[in-house]
Amino acid sequence: MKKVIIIGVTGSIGTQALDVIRKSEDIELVGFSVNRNIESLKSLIDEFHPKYVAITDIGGVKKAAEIISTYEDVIFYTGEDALVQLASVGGYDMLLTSVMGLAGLSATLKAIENEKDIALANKETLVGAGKLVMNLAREKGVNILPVDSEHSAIFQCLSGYTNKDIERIILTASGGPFRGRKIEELMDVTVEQALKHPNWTMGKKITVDSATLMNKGLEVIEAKWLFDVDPKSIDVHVHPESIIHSAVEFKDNSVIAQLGNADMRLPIQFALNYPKREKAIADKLDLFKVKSLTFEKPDMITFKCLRLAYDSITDGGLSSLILNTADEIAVELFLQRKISFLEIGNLIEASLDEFRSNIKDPGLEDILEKDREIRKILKLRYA
Ligand code: MN3
Repeated sequence: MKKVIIIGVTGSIGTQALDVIRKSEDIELVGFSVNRNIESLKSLIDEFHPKYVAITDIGGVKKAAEIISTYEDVIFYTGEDALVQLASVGGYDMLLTSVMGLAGLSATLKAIENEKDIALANKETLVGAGKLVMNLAREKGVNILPVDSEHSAIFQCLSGYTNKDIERIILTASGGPFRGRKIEELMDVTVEQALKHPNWTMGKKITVDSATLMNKGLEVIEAKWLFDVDPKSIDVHVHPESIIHSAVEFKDNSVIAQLGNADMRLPIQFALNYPKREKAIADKLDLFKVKSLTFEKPDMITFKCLRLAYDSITDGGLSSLILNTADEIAVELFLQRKISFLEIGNLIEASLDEFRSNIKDPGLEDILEKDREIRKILKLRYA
């Protein structure tokens, strides 16, 4: 049995991971975390019988008081340090991190320190702390298994090869709901329009990120750290059908791609079972139905977020973190209808300048401190 802990179990990835675990005979869920969403806590405990449960939100802890006192054989961790405490327990093999933002970073580092494999569904971990996380993972001999569909695809294409064999990574993007539009046509797009993703059902933040192409920008940064490649050899291809989840071009110009239906349970299942492959949960791919696959170059002038993401890698240090934190706040402001769609990119561009830092090799504290600083200043400004 592979013993798994999930942090962020009630989110979109967490919920689908539970589906994968329900259908698996080889995976046991030994612990999980929830934030303030405790409505399903009781039924989750009854179904999966975890040894450990972490509740991070103080309001959530209060609401869960009765549950906490009822389940005597479950160890509960509560409050700010709950995730790190959960990641520090013994008796598990893999941590699936699907919490939002930087909230899971300390816990992820703790799990790596304790030589646990990581199934990574949280982009901020590598975007904000790529060097720190990958260096520690290498030192500890820990597998970082990507859950993002594109990175899972690249990981699968690279099986048997090393990054020395890579000529180029072809990172595919659906293009989002505004594919093909120019700046003039994006001036007054609404929150509702931005939330209509053509192919994937995901959380609100990532859906808006798909509309601005920032999601792809964050994925370029993630790919750079995961596969240790130069960002110049990561080539984004807009592929509206979302059938090729990404591809690797090797130095002999042979290209290997991974294909499948747009179903996140597939990369989740792959990561949780790695190195084994399990019986399918996702539907079969029917290429006769798909018929054709098309590709376009991304428009980095209209969708400046993608360009800013590339630039942030070249800048190094804390730049990708600044990009990411500013994006989180900008998307929130857009969802609250306080800024327009195009202002998301502008705010991020201005933030890269405003919050620029000279720190070359940021440690955990530098990262968390910079994130706090940006949030504090921007939140005050737009309050
Ligand atoms: Mn993706």
